[in-house]
Amino acid sequence: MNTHKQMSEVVRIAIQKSGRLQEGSLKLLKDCGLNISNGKDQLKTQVSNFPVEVLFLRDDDIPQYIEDGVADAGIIGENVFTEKQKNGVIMKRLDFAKCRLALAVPRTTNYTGLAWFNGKNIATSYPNIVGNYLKMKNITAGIHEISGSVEIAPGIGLADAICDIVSTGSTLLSNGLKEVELVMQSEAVLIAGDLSMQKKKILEKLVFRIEAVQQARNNKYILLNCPNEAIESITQIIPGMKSPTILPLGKPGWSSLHSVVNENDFWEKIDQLKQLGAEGILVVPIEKMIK
Ligand code: PRT
Ligand code: ZN
Repeated sequence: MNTHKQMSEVVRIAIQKSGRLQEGSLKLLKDCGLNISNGKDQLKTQVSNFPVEVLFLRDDDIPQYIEDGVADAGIIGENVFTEKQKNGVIMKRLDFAKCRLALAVPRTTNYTGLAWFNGKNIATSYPNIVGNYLKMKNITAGIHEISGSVEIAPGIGLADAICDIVSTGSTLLSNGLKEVELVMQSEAVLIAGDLSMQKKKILEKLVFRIEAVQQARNNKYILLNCPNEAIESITQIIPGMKSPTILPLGKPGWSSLHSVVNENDFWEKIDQLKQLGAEGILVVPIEKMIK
């Protein structure tokens, strides 16, 4: 057995060279503790403290590179992964670059429902996704593939409607279009190709770290002072990971209570805590969280 070779296995992770996914991808890997020397003009960079090499590529090319085995894994939008129909699996949803792929029609259209699309022409950069969607819905429409500025297609008479990525909706609005059907939700995902056992293990280690980073991002550490009578009710509201830490205060009858609170229901819980007599509430970010 060639142990030396096994020791030196490195997982090549492709991320977007420039664009909307680049910053979030780099930040996530760095938050996972990977020491990446940031080289915007570089094609690839070695990570000094984890068996990973980062490749910087166009997002559209990443699925093909993974299928070919040039990259082992990659971070791309789920929309691109689904559209390219290459070999690979989603290892982890990454909770950033959230958007949706939607069908949109000119604002003045009297849109009556999906059947409206029968016999119409749809411009899109996502012909496979749109094709499958229409098939599933039993709609027969023409698909006109264009690679950019899809939103101008109806205005210049190239198509009756479009299917494109929407985030705030302002691009549709400023091009006189309205969103009528949701085709798919998307976010950045970590995908992987066929991997050796050792590479799989390395990637699983990274996924473990990603989960710790995600949990930390979704939670806050909370410290507060409360009268001892309120400890039980407060514990029910912010039970934390196992139970809160409770320390006596110098002032008799009072305690300091430390716990973890989820970002989503944070403000609601703060109101409840105040009503129960909590004072001096401090809320601080958590860097990593392992359950
Ligand atoms: O050069 P390269 O090929 O690498 O990059 P790219 O130009 O193909 O991709 P890029 O960087 O624009 O987007 C990369 C990924 O980000 C996409 O595949 C999506 O998964 C994700 N993402 C998230 C978005 C958006 N939000 C988004 N708003 N991608 C594009 N947009 C565009 C959309 O095309 C439309 O023109 O923004 C406009 C809509 O935005 P709103 O806010 O006006 O609705
Ligand atoms: Zn692209």
